[in-house]
Amino acid sequence: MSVATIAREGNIAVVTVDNPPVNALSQAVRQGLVDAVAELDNDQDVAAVVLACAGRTFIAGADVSEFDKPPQPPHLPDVVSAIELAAKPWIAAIHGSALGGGFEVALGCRFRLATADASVGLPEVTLGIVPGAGGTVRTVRLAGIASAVDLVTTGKPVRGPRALELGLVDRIVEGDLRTAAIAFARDTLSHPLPQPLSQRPAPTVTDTFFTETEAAIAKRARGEVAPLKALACLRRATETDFAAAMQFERATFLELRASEQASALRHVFFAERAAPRPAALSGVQTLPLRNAAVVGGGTMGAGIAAALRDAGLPVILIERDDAAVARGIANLKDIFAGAVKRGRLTEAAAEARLAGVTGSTDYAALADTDLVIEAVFEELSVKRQVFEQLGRVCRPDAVLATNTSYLDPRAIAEGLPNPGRFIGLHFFSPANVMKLLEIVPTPQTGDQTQATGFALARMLGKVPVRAGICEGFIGNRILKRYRAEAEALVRQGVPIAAVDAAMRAYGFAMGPFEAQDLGGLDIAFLQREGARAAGQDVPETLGDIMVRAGRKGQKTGGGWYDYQAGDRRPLGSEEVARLLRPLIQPGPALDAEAIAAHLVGAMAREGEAILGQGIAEKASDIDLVEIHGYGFPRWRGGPMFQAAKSAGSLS
Ligand code: 3H9
Repeated sequence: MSVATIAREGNIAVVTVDNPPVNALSQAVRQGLVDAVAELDNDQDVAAVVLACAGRTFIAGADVSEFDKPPQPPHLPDVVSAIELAAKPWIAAIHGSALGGGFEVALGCRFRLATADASVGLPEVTLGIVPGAGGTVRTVRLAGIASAVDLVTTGKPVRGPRALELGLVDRIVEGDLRTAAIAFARDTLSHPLPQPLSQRPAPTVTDTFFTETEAAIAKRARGEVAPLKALACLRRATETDFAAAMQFERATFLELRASEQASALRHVFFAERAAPRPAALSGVQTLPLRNAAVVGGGTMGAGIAAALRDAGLPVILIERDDAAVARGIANLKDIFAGAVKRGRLTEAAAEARLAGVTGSTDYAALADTDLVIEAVFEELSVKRQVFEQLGRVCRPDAVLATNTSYLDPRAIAEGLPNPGRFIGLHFFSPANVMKLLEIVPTPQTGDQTQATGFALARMLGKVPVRAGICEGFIGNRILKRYRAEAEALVRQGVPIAAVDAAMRAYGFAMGPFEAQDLGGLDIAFLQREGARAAGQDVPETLGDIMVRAGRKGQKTGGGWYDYQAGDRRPLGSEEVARLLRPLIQPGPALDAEAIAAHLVGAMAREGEAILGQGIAEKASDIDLVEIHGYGFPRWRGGPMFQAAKSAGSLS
């Protein structure tokens, strides 16, 4: 079956691309489009052409799975050029997403129509590349430099109405898109046509604009190459003629396509798409998720409740007394107020979110709840009491989840009637922001319950990863190893600040010691103390020494570093140097790269052990955990990707 078919409605031709699932621009689609241009150019009865797509979306971009192979003709720039210079005007009819190469094809069309819920964008930088078929060169000509910089260097798509405001589309269509596009095409025939974008002048832009923008992008890119290269393409697009700018963009695209960063980002792209639908659960029916409840309104519980509300679920928040309910609701209010302040929510939307939360101290309110997530104090007896009550009041088919980080979910579920509906759902703080969700089934958890956990993740826009039961599951277990190795480096005489600087240079927002100062050293300390009290052999860590000296992090004015009141900048600490001096046995000097390689290598070795024990199913799941829960730079692909690359098992 052809991937690009032609239908005729009087003197208007409709070319329909049909290449499921997302109409990616495979070689066959590119060829189909070029052939359609040739056929319709030669058809005397056709006056204009509508380009539409079958299925859930317009063309979502180049076919990313082809990026590891040599480009095959016809090349996309030539396809876009053929459409743009066709004898008949082409009109793009956009529903779903017109992204990357898909938007570039639309830019080759003389007009772009879109439904209100459609989005358009150039997300190439998220794949470590730049647009490769005129996206930078034509967008500056269509919408000016500021919009082009936003679109191309962030990779964030914009929705229909905003795209109209920015001039990226010509009209938002209500009702049937195909019918409206055909009517629009007929109408254009009675007006002079706008010039093709390749023939329009590029805006004049000052040097200062580019220098300032470059500095801002370099700061947020933290080593990621593509956004700066994208800016360089935009600059070239304003400084040379169309053909030279196209050549520069294409050369940059091809160079980046073969880069390590692009290969890492493709790995993440496919890992993220595989994660929400594990093969083992394919075909398993999910349970209904019409409403939810959270037990515990602290930071974690309120964050989870906010995430559930953001997904549109009505939420009941259970606390032990009225004062705690009020505190929980106040926490939620703060979260939504913060979203209003950052421009993410309107006042009215924030009010509606809050109105959808019912606070209660009475578990009986949960009699008809589909999903309950427990987020109370990390203490086995407290959690067991919660589940004892839930077991009594909830429907037997309600999914009951614990958000424990360290406790054994099997112990929490002990004695629960119908334990097949019990599961661990490990959120990361702030739970309404962080994308990672570790899904932790017990041996008794049913498939339907697991599938419902994954469905919940999809509903909340989270990246779900199945984790087996061990201390810290996947993420916190690797974190523990990472911190221990960082301490080992300090014991060998590597300065604390050098470790942090190395990990920042690697692409983390913060190094391991700075991060502990921010979060507090005491939680992990109390855990170690708990384990010691229970008779486990837990050797003394440097962190223990800090906490015993009253240095719990920023909240106590000092941890691994000193802090001045009201200032979060870490300062080297005499006291820390004095406390640690007796423990330091100088080893070989390590530069920043060697430090980062050592620590990332340690993470990967822990990851290997985790895989070996079946705690994680795939190496790419571990990479997702690190990227979405622990700030591992996405463009490095994750520790397992790095290890495979070093071992030469990746090209
Ligand atoms: C580009 O265009 C470069 C050009 O400038 C230059 C060229 C010269 N390729 O996300 P979903 C698969 S760069 C191949 O779950 P949704 C995906 O793996 C590209 N496959 O759907 C999954 O497969 P499976 C710029 C792709 O409805 C299935 O489709 N474009 C591609 O939640 C469904 O995906 C982008 O970066 C692709 N481009 O969301 C857009 N895209 O079923 C990337 C998807 O086997 N795509 N697949 O697991 C998206 O953002 C989303 O897919 C979209 C739909 C929003 C379109």
